[in-house]
Amino acid sequence: MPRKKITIPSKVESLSILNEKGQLDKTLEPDIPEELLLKLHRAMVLGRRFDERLLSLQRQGRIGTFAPITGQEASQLGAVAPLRDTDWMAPSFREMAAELWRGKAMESVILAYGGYNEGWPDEKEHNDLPVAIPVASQVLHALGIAWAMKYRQKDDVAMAFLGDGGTSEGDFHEGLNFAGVYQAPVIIICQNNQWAISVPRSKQTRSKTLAQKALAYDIPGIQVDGNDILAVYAASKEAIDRARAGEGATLIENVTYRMMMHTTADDPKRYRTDKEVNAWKKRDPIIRFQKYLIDKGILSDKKINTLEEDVKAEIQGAVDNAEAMMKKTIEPMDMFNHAYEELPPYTEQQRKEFEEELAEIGKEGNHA
Ligand SMILES: Cc1ncc(C[n+]2csc(CCOP(=O)(O)OP(=O)(O)O)c2C)c(N)n1
Ligand SMILES: [Mg+2]
Repeated sequence: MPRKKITIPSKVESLSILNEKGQLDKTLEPDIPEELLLKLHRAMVLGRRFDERLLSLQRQGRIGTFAPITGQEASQLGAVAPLRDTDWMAPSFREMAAELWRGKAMESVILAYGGYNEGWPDEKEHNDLPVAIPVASQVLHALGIAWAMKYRQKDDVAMAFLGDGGTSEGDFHEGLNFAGVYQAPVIIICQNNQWAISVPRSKQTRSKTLAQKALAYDIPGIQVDGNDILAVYAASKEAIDRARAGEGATLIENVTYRMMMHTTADDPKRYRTDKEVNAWKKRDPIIRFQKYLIDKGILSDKKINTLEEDVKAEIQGAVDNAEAMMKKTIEPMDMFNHAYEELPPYTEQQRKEFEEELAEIGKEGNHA
C-alpha cells in the first residue's frame, strides 16, 4: 500500500484592516455607513467608561465580583454589530459591551453584579441568553439554538462567545464537531485575550492559532486582529452572511488583550509584567478607531469631549436608577421563578417550605 499525503482543502487566514497606528488598508475597508461607525464608537467609549465605573463601585462594596472588559471593546462590538435583532447571542461573563449593544440596560448589569435576580435579561425582550459562567458552555447553547433555527427553516443565526482558555474544553470541540456535521448557522467568537486567569496563551495549546482548531471539523476558521473593529466587523459579517445563507458555522479568533484583572477577585501583577501590559496599551482599540474616524473627517477631539460628557451622565443616571431599585423590597420567592417552566417535585417542595418559613417570619414581625 502506498504512503501518500492527504490534501486538506482548508486554510487559516488572518485579517487586519487598521494597523496599530489606526492607518487604513483601503483595499479591505468594509462598507459601514457613517451612522453605524459613530454608533460603534459611542458604544466602545460607553463600554470602557462603564467598566471603569463598575470597578469603582465594586471597590466601594456597592456591587460584587465581575469580569472587566477593558481592551476587548472592538472584539465584542465588531462581532455583534452585524447581527439582526432576531438573531441570538450566547455570552460568557466578559461581554458586557456586546450585551449593552444588544439591548441590555446598564441598570440590569449593575443589578446582576450586585446579586439581584432582577438584573438578568427578560428573554421576551430580546433573543439573548443570560451570562453563562461555565467555560465554553456557550458554544453548546448557541449551537442548540442554531440547529433549532435550521430545523424550523428560519434564517436567524446564533453567536457564541468564549475565551482562549475555553478552546481546551471538551464542550468547544463537541460543539464544533456537531456544528460541522449539521452545518448549523452558528458563529463562534473566541476572544483570545492572551490569558485564562493566570494561564498564558503559550501554555494553553501548542497550536499556532486558535482559529486552526476549526479545520479538524471542516469549518472555516479565521484569525482576526481583535483590537481592530473594522476587521472584526468584516470577518463577523462574512460569517453571519454565510450562516444565514445555509453555509454553516465559522470559528473566529479575535486576538486581543485583557487589560485588567481576570475578575475583581484577581491580582494579575502576581503573574504578568507591566511591560507586557504597556505593549498592549499601544494597541488600544478605541484610540485606533478614533484615529480612523478623525482621518475620515467624521470625528474630532471636540466631538470626543462632548461624547465623554454625555456617556458620563448616562452612566451616572443608570447607577442612580439601579441603586434606587436595590433599595426597594426584593421578592425572595422570585428565585423559584426563573429556572423552570414547571418546577420539579423536589424544588416545588422547597418552594412550599420556604413560603411557609417566610410566613412564619412575617407573623413574628421579624421580616429581615
Ligand atoms: C467549566 C469551568 N471550569 C472552570 C471555570 C473557572 N474559570 C472561570 S473563568 C476561567 C478562565 C477562562 O479563560 P478564558 O476562556 O481565556 O476566558 P477569559 O476569562 O480570558 O475571558 C476559569 C478556569 C469555569 N467557570 N467553568
Ligand atoms: Mg482568555
